[in-house]
Amino acid sequence: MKNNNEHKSGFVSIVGRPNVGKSTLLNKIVGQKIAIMSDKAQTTRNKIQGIYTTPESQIVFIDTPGIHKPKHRLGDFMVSSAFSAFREVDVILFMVNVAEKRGPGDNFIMERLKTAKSPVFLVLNKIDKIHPDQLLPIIEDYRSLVDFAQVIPISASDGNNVDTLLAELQNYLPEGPQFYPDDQVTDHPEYFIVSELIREKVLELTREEVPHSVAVVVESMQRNELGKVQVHAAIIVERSSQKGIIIGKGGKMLKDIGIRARRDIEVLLGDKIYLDLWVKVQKDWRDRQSSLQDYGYRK
Ligand code: GDP
Ligand code: MG
Ligand code: K
Repeated sequence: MKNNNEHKSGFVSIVGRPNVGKSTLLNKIVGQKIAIMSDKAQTTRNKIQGIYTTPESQIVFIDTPGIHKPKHRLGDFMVSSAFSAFREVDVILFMVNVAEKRGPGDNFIMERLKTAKSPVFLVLNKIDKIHPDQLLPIIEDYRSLVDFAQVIPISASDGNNVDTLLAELQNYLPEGPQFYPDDQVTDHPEYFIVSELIREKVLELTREEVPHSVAVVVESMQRNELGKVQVHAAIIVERSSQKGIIIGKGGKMLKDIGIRARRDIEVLLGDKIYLDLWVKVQKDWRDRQSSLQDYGYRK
């Protein structure tokens, strides 16, 4: 038990050149494999990669725009969204592989880190691959280039010292609420954008018959065996009369919503999709939604 500390929460990004072990660390922390969409569906902006929740704190791991090279054109969509609030991270983890020499990739990232406003931890990964005596000179080398807030050697695959890293991260987090439910370990901005596109079609086609409070929740997005991204989404209304309007005669309205939404989503993701829509009546949805929206809750 902690004394009477306030709950802490914040955002952390992991940067480092390919193969240093970033995904391995995330999977270790989150405790399960995180399903990742195709590269095509990755955004240039803040993408949530994993969420670590304890009774005392919640750490949201996100991608840092500007450090990785931009990959996609979804960008504009995000500017006005809640994601802009995620831009400033509380801590940056700079991960290196101690079993390899510092290279141009490391140097490129370190140049950017010099101007970062957030504290930077040096995470020396793969310590299982070297003799302990080799560690100190490596640390000194990196430290001569950037002023790190913390230096933490780990083995992401063994899990060695990962608890120290998490404890140290917690020390750097501000007081704050739990942003996401306990059982949520990941999220993608794509979920939000896709839900907004579907909602737009609902409003377009039903005109004023269905109120703006209609919500769309993307329940899953997964690539199927045929290579299509399979999207399951629920359209949520508060009354069954509204459900009838959205489904339409013989299901025609829902079909039209689906056709239009699919067209836009395919353009947006640059990918073939299969869209499965259903309509759900949920009375208290609006209250729940407004309280969660403030924290960027998506799913
Ligand atoms: P990323 O590109 O930075 O996300 O790196 P990955 O997490 O994909 O890891 C690249 C490779 O390094 C994989 O084969 C991992 O199994 C391996 N790896 C990651 N962490 C460790 C570690 O602590 N020790 C060792 N020996 N291998 C590791
Ligand atoms: Mg990776
Ligand atoms: K990665």
